[in-house]
Amino acid sequence: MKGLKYIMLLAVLLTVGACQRSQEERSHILKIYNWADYIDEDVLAEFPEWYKEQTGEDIEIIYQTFDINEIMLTKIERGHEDFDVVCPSEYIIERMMKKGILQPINRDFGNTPDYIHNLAPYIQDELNKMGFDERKVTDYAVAYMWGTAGVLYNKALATEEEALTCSSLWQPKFNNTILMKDSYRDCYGLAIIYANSERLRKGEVTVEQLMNDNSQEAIATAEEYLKKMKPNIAGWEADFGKEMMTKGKAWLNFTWSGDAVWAIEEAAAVDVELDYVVPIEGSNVWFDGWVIPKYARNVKAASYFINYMCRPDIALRNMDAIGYVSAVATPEILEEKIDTTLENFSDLSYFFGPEADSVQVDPVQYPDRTVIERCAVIRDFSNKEDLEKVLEMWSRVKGDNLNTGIVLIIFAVFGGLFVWLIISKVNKYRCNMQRKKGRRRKKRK
Ligand code: N2P
Repeated sequence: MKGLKYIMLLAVLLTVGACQRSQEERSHILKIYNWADYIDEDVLAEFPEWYKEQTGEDIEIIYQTFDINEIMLTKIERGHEDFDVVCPSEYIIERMMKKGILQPINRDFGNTPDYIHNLAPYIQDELNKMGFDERKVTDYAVAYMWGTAGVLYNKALATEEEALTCSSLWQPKFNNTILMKDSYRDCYGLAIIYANSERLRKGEVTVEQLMNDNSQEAIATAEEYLKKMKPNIAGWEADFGKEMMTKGKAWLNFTWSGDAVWAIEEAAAVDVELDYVVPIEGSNVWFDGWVIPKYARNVKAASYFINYMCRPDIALRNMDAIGYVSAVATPEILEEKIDTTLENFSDLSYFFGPEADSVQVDPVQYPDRTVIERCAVIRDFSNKEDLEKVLEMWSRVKGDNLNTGIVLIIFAVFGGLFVWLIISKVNKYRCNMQRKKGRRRKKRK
């Protein structure tokens, strides 16, 4: 009996030891979950060295990517995945806060400067507008990149005037030539804005009200308009649209500004001319930010990583690598982004401060104040039931790609194959039987 007790005690001690060891190991691992193509790989690779310099501690990075906000959220909210730092979009940050699955970000970095102060006040204010109780969103999320949703177009196949109005996306001229971002919130907003463009023009309703309306009526309208657009849709893309556009395989792509910047540059190298505009009727301005889920197991390294991302030189390198625009707004970034060969001057005072009210900066990356004024921020749909109704609508829109004719053809082909298989099996069986009978007869003779 005593022996058994010792064995049990030893087993407990070994298990506790293993757990402690794995916790100790885990404190040297940082698990990051980010959008695909959303960081400079060298910046990522250099983090362990910087972290060691700042804290004296070793760290190893485990890095995974996603393409769709909701897929990321499903992994995080179950708590099966203990990512330390994740990069959702604003409406998902709002939902994560509502669900209580985020923890506040500790900004005590010892002797290391707090680079989070470099974020544009404009973005901080926009994030804090999502506050719904005494918690401030900026205590839980640090903005990373931001931009607009708009139309990337091939200049040889569509004019700027066409790209500038979302009504074009429904025109028969663009039959089977449009790539749509596989993001229900962006597409929902677009459809509802187009459906109400007359009311918008008359000032009866705002872009913000429309994009965030999840009434039964609004959902039905979005469904009707998205279905009407389907003959024009050549594909729903999570991340491949920019490449298809570069190769001239689609005419228009409803996408995010950063993907557009990447595509415009790549296309120019192969003599394809692309451009990007935000529809005149309005669209959405979005923000992605770093958050620390409540299941994180290396909160210290996570907060240092977030701080590192806000260092202006790091922000610039990330921007150059991916085409998107950092939420960091320091004078050196503005200086770096000024391009005196550009014809247009933009008012970027809302982002860089009053001295940037007329600057020559790429308008796709940094939209002029007038563009921002016709955009609004997407909010999380208020409750679970309403969200489910929107998601059901979305899967009906995406799922009925196969019309009844095609379904009938598929059934006919598979049905035919099945009947043919049965008939040939029966024939084979008959032949075998006849052969056997023949052999028996021969033997008897
Ligand atoms: C980059 C994805 C950017 C996300 N591949 C924009 N919200």
